[in-house]
Amino acid sequence: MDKYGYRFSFGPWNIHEGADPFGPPVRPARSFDEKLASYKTLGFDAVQFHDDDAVPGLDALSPAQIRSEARAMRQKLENQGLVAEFVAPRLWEHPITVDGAFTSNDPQARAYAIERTKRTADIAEELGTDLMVVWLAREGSYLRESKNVLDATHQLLEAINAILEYHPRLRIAIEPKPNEPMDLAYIPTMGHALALGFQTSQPDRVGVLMESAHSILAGLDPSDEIGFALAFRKLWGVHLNDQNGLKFDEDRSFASVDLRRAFNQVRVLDENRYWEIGLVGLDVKAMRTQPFELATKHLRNSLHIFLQLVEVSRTLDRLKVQQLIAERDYEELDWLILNHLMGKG
Ligand code: GLO
Ligand code: MG
Repeated sequence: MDKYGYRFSFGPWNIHEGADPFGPPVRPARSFDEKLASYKTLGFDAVQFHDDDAVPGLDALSPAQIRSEARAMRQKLENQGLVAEFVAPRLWEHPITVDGAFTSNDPQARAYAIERTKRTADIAEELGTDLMVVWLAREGSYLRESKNVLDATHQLLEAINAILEYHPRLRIAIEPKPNEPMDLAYIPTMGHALALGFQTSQPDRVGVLMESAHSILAGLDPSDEIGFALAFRKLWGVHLNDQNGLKFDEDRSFASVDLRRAFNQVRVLDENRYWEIGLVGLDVKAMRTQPFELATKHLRNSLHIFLQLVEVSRTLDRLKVQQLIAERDYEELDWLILNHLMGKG
């Protein structure tokens, strides 16, 4: 924990080999244990998991075996002084989910997705976290006419209800994203995710996770997406990162593209005492050009910029801001913010 009370997390996929759709890995893989060993050194306290990060090959294991492997993983975490922040079902890689998981046109795929997510809930319980993050990767379409959006919406609701019923204490945070890997996703924004959650059988147990790049790809401002969820006490996680325009999901280091946009995310989080609500999660990738031994600097950069922006937010002259708002002198307010961001007053 830092001096402000924030705790930080990332997922092991944030240390990766640099493959992209046009080229192979450019860095050797680090083993899971090596990755785990770097958390504390980099200033992180918690690990975000996909179900198969915690229990590799879980589709071939029995529920009892899955639980026992998850318990072993928890021990590993404890040995490093780490905790699990959340577990997410990885529903987008199995051959059966090629056309979607909960919203596939194939009933067998839908059944698989729900069963797999129940195993994810088991893993979360064994790892000692009550939070599941659901990124609806393939719940959308490549071709609009190939699926029925009303059916898909009800299928998503039924799936979430089934998980809520299966596990009585689990909280589910939906992570919206407008596209990629699908052309168009069914739950593209915070508004969609919240609406879905409020419509479930147990709305108190469904919230959201906001990822900066996903909001930007939806043409929205991440700090407003954060604020909208906070207004309903539904922001249970964040994936801070950055994104340069409307292109593939870049997962750039936090604040590396637009410092002011990052400042506003930190400001809204900090003004609303987010450190008491959740962890500061990152979802960032090192650039493909980064050599192996230097490929964790994106994590260091993101964490430290976050902390520096907390300081920038707390030292903002709030009285002056209020005065300028009252005078409706927004040009002067703009000037004040820009200068403050540049370290000049
Ligand atoms: C991809 C998502 C992905 C999720 C992760 C946890 O665009 O951001 O990284 O956050 O799989 O569910
Ligand atoms: Mg994410």
